[in-house]
Amino acid sequence: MRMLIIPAAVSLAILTSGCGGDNNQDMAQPFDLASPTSVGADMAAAPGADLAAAPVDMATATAPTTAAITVMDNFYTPANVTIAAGGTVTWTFAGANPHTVTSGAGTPTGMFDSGIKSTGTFSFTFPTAGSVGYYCMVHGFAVMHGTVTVQ
Ligand SMILES: [Cu+2]
Repeated sequence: MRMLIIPAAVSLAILTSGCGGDNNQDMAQPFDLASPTSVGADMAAAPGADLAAAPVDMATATAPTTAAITVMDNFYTPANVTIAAGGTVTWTFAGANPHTVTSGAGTPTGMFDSGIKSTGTFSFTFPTAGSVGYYCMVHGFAVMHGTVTVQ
């Protein structure tokens, strides 16, 4: 039994010293992991720059000067749009049945009225800021209506 233990201890000592040497060399390499300081700098700069820039773009964003609405059978899509003051909204009649685009919320305000149409387009330019409702006189406000928000 001792004859087996001693050689094993010797071989363990050799392996241990060998591993110790390898470990020392490996321990020197982790300095490469310390150099990723530059990577850390990049990661810190990129997100900060992107997040700072995006809100600026949002703040300077302005409403579009045009908007398009499709008049379908018994609904407008999109029903609600936002445009800049002086902008123009164009409704395109694409349903099989006739409809109107009339300012108001059940009672015509007289601001605009497309008349009864089933094809073609109707456009109106909104000169001042505000919220303008419109609806279909054929099917009624409860069935077909939308809002143009002018900024
Ligand atoms: Cu209608």
